[in-house]
Amino acid sequence: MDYRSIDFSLRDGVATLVLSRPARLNAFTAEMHAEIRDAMDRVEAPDSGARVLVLTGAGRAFSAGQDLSESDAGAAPLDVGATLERNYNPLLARLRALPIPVVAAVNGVAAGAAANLALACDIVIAARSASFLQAFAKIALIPDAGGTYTLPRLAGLPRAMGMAMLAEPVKAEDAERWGMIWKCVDDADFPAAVEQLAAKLAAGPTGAYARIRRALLASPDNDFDTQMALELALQREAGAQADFAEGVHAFLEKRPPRFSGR
Ligand code: LHQ
Repeated sequence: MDYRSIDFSLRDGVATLVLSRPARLNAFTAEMHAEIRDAMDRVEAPDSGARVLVLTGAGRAFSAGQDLSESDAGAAPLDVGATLERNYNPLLARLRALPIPVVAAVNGVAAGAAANLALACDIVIAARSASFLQAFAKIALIPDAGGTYTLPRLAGLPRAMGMAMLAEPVKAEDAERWGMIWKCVDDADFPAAVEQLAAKLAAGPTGAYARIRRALLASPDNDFDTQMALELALQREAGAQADFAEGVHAFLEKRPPRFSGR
């Protein structure tokens, strides 16, 4: 498939998906979603070699969320429910189940569904000039793309409520200070920081990363005993992987580990 709304590359274990409609601030269309599905198929292919997925945007924005000028018949209003059902909800579910880490490299404003897509990623790194905007209430909608799940868990209920109702941009450094994202870095350092982060994750223990994600995402909804049982089960699996043996050998031999991801 030829892409018109995204760019995709896969090199050295790093899959990079760039939302790329810069004239519309990379707003999501049905076409963009179809292309993302195709790229996700390539990432998920058993022999893809992908060990980290990086999502980012072309130009000055990460993405302005749903393209509000898009409609089925040109004039008919957007069918919000159908768009979520067909496009956003499956994408969020797919990213959450992906067996490799997902990084959101938020290069500029992330608004609406795109803000919540970014916040659903495992590691969110943002340029200092970036911002997160829960734009929904401005058009009389509610946060979607997982926002009502993610926001209170990341930021606490008072800030989630403020962001959702007031729809004011949250600067990257405030998002970092509030604990909503991993890190905010100066714009000049951002590309190198993203590259380094991606390279580190691509060379890491992929299977352990997938289990870390499962355990941490399950945690807020579990009681102590349930979480300890989950930890035990996942750690037992991790301990049976080749990468655990390699990690221990490397430590004892005082050398860096060479993780295969298995
Ligand atoms: C856009 C958009 C855009 C089209 C900028 N669409 N053109 C909703 C419905 C259905 C199902 C699923 O879920 C959703 C969830 C959602 O995502 S709802 C939220 C949708 N997004 C928004 O409401 C954000 C709208 N955009 C903005 O508020 C601003 O553009 C932000 C704050 C992102 C950036 O502001 P500026 O830096 O001042 O840029 P701009 O507003 O001048 O935008 C540049 C161009 O991009 C402009 O076009 P033009 O032809 O005038 O140069 C905008 O119209 C266009 N654009 N966002 N979502």
